[in-house]
Amino acid sequence: MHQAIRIFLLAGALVFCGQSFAAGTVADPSQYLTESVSVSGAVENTLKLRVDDLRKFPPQQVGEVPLVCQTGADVGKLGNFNGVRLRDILEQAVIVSRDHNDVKKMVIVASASDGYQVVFSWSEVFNSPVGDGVLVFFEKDGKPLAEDEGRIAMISTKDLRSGPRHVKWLQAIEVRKIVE
Ligand SMILES: Nc1nc2c(c(=O)[nH]1)N[C@H]1C(S)=C(S)[C@@H](COP(=O)(O)O)O[C@H]1N2
Ligand SMILES: [Mo]
Repeated sequence: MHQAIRIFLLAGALVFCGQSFAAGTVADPSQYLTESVSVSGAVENTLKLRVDDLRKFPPQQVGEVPLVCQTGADVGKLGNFNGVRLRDILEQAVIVSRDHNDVKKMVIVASASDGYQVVFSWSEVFNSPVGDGVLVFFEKDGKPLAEDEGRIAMISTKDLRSGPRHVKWLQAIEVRKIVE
């Protein structure tokens, strides 16, 4: 093959890959769909919540959240969705706390079906204004979440850069005490 053509094709492939990375595009997102989220770890009641179970918590409606990547890049927005507070879910699960100071050593790990994971601290969720905006959501424009993030997802609406803790395809919530 002519050297110039080879370089041209290589450059094209690199641009294509770069774009799919930047946009976080997944070839077949349907493989990641989640129909329920488990709540486990340091809790008295292990839960497995489907969308119908999530609807039983106090509803939180959100108009619009700009999505900003960790890099600062604008990655769109999340609009007109319904969810429930992570705090309300954890109150039903009841965090195991033997000592008055146990909860302050705990984190909540949120995991998605593609292996993506983020953490929250107990203090953030239960004792800061950020916690008011940490939502597990399941409905957008009155419809179930589409394959690109559904059927259950999560977002911390008050984060400065909201992309990282917009967890698509949420599968598990685990409470862990990380220091003794
Ligand atoms: N499950 C899952 N959720 C995720 C990610 C991921 O890789 N997997 N990437 C996060 C990051 S860093 C950003 S900026 C946004 C990107 O959203 P987009 O794929 O819609 O562009 O999703 C977030 N949620
Ligand atoms: Mo990101």
